[in-house]
Amino acid sequence: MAQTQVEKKMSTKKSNQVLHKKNKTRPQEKSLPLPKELLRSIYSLMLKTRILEERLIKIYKAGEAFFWIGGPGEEAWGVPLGLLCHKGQGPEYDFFHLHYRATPTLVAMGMPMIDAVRLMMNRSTDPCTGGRNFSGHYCYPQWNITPITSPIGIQYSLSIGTARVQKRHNSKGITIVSGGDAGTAEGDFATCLIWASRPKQELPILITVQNNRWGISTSYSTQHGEIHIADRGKAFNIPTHVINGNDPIETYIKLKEIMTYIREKGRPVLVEAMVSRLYGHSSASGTNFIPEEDSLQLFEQKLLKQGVLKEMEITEWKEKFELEGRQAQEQVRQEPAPQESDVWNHIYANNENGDWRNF
Ligand SMILES: Cc1ncc(C[n+]2csc(CCOP(=O)(O)OP(=O)(O)O)c2C)c(N)n1
Ligand SMILES: [Mg+2]
Repeated sequence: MAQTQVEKKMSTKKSNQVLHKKNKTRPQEKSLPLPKELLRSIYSLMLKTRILEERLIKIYKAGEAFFWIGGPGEEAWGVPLGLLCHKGQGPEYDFFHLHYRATPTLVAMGMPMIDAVRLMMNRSTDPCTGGRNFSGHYCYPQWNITPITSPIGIQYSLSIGTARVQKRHNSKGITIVSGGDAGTAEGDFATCLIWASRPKQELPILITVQNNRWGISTSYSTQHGEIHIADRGKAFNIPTHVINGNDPIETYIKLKEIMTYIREKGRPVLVEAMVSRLYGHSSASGTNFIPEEDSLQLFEQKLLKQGVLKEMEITEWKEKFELEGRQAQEQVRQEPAPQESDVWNHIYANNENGDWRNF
């Protein structure tokens, strides 16, 4: 299969060239399923995301923010997705309709830590919402990241719009929509399956569900008669996959294959990724660490064992990301909150719906 841009960049690294020249392979690297530099990059982005989210939780616990929700436990899923996308603006690039646990994808796409901190601390400098939405509710028009919304599930029906535009333009971009397991109970999920799979009008859309087996405090086992959520796609003739979203290697390899298929065939695929929820639902449920399977720990152990990472490097990276997060918090403290007068910005200005006082 063709190399992605990330892989191409990494395979030209000097260390690899030297190994190739001497026709030597370090014994522990023989069985690596992905290039060493790519594995290191995936790990460092997962680590950066976790440290960022833990910084956001500290900010909440210190009383410097009102609410936290985010993606610890979804790093192994979200980082490969961010690395594999075609990033840009307009239908030629991939469109994202994500949910509120998408920090790993945004970090992998290049979001600076300070952006997430500005949103978390509701500062007017927040590029996504001007400090007016919850943490994790990102929006980057320049990367086709449509606004993440709090009403769960609605992104599934909205995503049809960008996929239809891409189909009409016969463009190279695909649409990617994500949500949680409980959100698939909303009619929007069925809407998405129906519109994505109409005969001869199939859409280039990657429909994903991150199954953490919880909808706030309601357990998956009490709500689902089907074996896998992905099985619902079969009724619509949509190819389906259930993957271990706690394994970044499996996720990267499968997503790469699936995204290539969607790009080439212009047809939908439904993927269910099994993930963890490591700090509970949100700050509303306490935000303490819950000992579920931790993809970061498992990946770290694997890479250490295979000689891809050294303990010293991990310590250095941790210090670097901790410092970046702490400095971001210190800077954002000095930045202004949104003003009362800004409240009518970015709405249907001068429209009859623009100002409730005119109703
Ligand atoms: C339409 C709607 N109904 C209810 C809620 C309240 N609510 C917020 S998150 C959530 C659970 C979502 O669970 P899931 O879709 O599995 O995503 P997860 O939080 O587990 O990632 C609910 C019911 C909401 N935000 N929107
Ligand atoms: Mg859930």
